Amino acid sequence: MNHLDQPSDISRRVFVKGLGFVSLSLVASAMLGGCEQLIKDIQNRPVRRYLRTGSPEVQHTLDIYREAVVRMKALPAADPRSWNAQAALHGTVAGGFNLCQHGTPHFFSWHRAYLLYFERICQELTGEKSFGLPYWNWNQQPAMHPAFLAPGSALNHPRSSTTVGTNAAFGDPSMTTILSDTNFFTFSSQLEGTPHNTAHVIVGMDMGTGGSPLDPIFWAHHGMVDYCWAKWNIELHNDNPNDPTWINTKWDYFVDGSGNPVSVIAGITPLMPLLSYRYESSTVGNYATPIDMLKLSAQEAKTIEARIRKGAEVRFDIKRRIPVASNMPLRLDRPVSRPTRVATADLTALLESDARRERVFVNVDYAQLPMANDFFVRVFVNLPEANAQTPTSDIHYAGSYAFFGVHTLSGESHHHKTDFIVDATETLKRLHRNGLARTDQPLTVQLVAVPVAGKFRQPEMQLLLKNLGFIIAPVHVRTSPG
Ligand SMILES: [Cu+2]
Repeated sequence: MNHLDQPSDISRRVFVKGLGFVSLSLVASAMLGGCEQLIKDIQNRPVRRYLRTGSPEVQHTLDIYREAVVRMKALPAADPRSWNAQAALHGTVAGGFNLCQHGTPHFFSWHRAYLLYFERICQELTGEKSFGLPYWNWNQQPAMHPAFLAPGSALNHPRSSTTVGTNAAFGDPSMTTILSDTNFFTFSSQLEGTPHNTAHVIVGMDMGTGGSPLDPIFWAHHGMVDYCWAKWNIELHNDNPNDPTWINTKWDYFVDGSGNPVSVIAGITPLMPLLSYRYESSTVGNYATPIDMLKLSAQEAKTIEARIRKGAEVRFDIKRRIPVASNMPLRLDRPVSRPTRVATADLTALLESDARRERVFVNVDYAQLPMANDFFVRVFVNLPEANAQTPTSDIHYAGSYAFFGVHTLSGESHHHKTDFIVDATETLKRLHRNGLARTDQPLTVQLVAVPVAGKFRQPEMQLLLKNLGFIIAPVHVRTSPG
């Protein structure tokens, strides 16, 4: 099924018109006779299952996955489908990142393409054409599925932790806030910086590095990231950018199940969960399953496809930027507390903004990745005494983020995520309601680094904070209802 492999000279015009041939409207028309094989492929596309115990389907999927890993590891190193070659597309343990997209608007799209072709390789090598990568929903199941822990199994791998535990990044408040962000750019940035990066550093060892795909859990972790995007886009009716630059971004280095190079444009990736695989839905935060993706009628699928193909003019507009600190050296083990020196009008704008119309983010930007990343950072508002013991249930807690990858002396091969946003809208409202944030007093922001494993490997490590501030951003109103 190669209908997603577009010719490399594709233009936006071709994209808009050219995708017509994979239209799901074919699903309906084919029932009256049409492009039978393609339609069959779409209807029977692989199911990506929600990892849980007690399901024979999940167990079967895991058996195939394990076999695929064994076979990929047995391929010669020169084969682009080999386990190490696939991981090296992303990066290496010692050398950092290679081709993967982090901290860019292609975090979702690049990893979606990466997973799809990896899945195709698994299908081809095992002969199981209906195999779909299972996903680890850490919001519902903090511990990895036991299949990834079985001694001697190809799915096992050295790790610092096999559960995300009770870390707030994966909890319902965090995931609900992130999934309720209707703007593609801020949704992507938060999902990446918070649960995505935090799982990488908690699982640790290879998973904390550019070589993370060497750990078989990587693919199930990114399956969840991909499911969150699909859920946000398909189930929750939010839109991706229709900007030609985003759509026409192209990657030529993925290979299909036979090892032949394919060319993928970012603009096709939103259609992949409708055409190339489908998710078994599951709950994330307060979002249960508004649509059962496995039971879409042809008509429903057609409507969804039309909306997704249309996308929206998504921009990240900053209405107001309120700087708090800049160019400040930090010591990892010392919490930082900074007061804002802002005009009353700015404070009023922050505290009394209409949450339906705008969001307030704390924006933290560092000069570079840290030398070690065995920690995450909690953000508090108006709690100068906040420290690593302050619970995330505290009324002043806003959110957290983590660094994926470390600063390598060999230099950085490409852009890494060193800037983070945490949605502080609800925290500010709550504090204001409770008299804990007032327009006649300066607001303070705290950054508290918390080690993932009890203590820091390098407590004296210095970090250079480039900028810390608040951003007020208008809520993007979607242009395509339904
Ligand atoms: Cu990742």
